[in-house]
Amino acid sequence: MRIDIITVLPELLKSPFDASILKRAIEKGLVDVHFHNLREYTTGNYRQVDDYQFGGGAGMVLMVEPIDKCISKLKSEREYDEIIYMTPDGKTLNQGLANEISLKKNLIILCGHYKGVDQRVRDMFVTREVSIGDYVLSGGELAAAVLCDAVIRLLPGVLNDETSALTDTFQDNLLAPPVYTRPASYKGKEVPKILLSGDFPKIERWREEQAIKRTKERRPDLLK
Ligand code: 6GU
Repeated sequence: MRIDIITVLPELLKSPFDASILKRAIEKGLVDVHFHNLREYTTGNYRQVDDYQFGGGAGMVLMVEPIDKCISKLKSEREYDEIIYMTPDGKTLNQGLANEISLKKNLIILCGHYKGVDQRVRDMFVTREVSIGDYVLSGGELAAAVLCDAVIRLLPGVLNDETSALTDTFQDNLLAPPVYTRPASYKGKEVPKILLSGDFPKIERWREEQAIKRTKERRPDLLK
């Protein structure tokens, strides 16, 4: 997979890709991530990327021309499966959407900022609009990092047995069961006996029961 991220704040976005699982995925060549600073696609002395909105009102809007220049350059170099715009009025990200996006080959992710982008960008280029939840962030950068993390960890070869996605919360629409590690007893709090029993079919059944119990208690909406 190749991901090209278009942003006015590349420095806000880079650090999550420089640690842990994402870093390892990049080093292994399983994903190729490129950052494009929108300011480098401006013309004129002021390197202007945004402007006041027509009709008046507070807040700046990212202009269509620099975004057009950047996207057109990328599209002249390769085919893209999706051009994703990060915006709070997009479709809310969930595990199903992350799974779907993880099957794509080349992605462009456009980060909004201020009041967002000129509507014509959305009409002309964007194939999908994604939000990460019902709250407002200062820009799409942190949301783009969240989307990339959720997607990249699903790519074949990124996770090993220790970090397997198969037992994640939300796989099969269930929350994950409780987990424990050493010591078996801590300040009078004991690890459930069954986990120490070595009876793996029984442990598997217990985990399934716990997952269902937890989902019923915390997220009954997932069971519908
Ligand atoms: Cl994708 N962008 C912004 N600015 N705020 C958000 C968001 C995106 N998703 C949730 N809140």
